Amino acid sequence: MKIAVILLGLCFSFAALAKKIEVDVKGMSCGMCVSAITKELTATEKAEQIKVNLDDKKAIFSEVKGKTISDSEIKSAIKKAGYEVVGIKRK
Ligand SMILES: [Cu+2]
Repeated sequence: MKIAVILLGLCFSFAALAKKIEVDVKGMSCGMCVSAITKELTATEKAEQIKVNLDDKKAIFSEVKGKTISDSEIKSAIKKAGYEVVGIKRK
């Protein structure tokens, strides 16, 4: 039982390392939007390698090692910036 828990923990940490999160954002239209979203995602201290793409209206980032960002944390960060999340994909 203990071993299973440890193995499960290992799997999760590997998954966390490789995980890319892709967020579809509604309402962005210029460079200011991009920096506002980047700023709020950075402020969560759970997102890194943040790339906000204006053409695709997407924010793509990785989780900071050892941290997990929930869908609701992502939504509230984007909302704080003044935008709305229309989809979240974790790869
Ligand atoms: Cu803008």
